[in-house]
Amino acid sequence: MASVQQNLSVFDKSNLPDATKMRFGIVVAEWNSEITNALYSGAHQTLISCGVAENNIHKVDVPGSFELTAGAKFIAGQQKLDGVICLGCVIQGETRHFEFICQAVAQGLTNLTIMANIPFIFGVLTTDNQQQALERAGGKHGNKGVEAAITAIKMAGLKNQKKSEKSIGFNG
Ligand code: DLZ
Repeated sequence: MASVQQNLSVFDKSNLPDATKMRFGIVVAEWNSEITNALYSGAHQTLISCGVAENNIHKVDVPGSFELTAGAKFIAGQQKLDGVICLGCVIQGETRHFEFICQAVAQGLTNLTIMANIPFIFGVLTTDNQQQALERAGGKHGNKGVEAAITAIKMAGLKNQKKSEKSIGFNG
């Protein structure tokens, strides 16, 4: 059966929460920088086009995807943010590095989201080769940086909306 490929980079701004007062961090891994710079452009342009002010976007670079979690924690500690978008690209090599990095970042960002109570978005490409990564960084499968930015706005909106609702026991 043929698989259905979705390009999720196409979005409808009218369905998004108001982002004009939101503040975001963007953490970018330097490994595979051709790809991660394209992801960053997609994320940054998307935030701006959704009304986020330029001075409410705080970028930090980290050496590799493994460092995304620590970079995200640093920036969240330094700035008052509604969310942090983490962008990286891990390409399968001959060793098991790939598995360790992907697993560590996914788990690290999940833990941060739960602990800090703001969304830390997993904008990390995990591909078999560079071609697959290029196709997802502004190629035929869209730009996953765009999708990460949209996810951040949606999750930040969800958090803000829930602030006004009665808590069932969790604070934040
Ligand atoms: C070491 C390494 C390797 C082999 N591959 C990648 C990769 O494909 N993508 C990426 O973002 N980072 C890679 N790294 C670097 C690690 O993320 C990390 O920076 C180092 O292991 C140092 O902690």
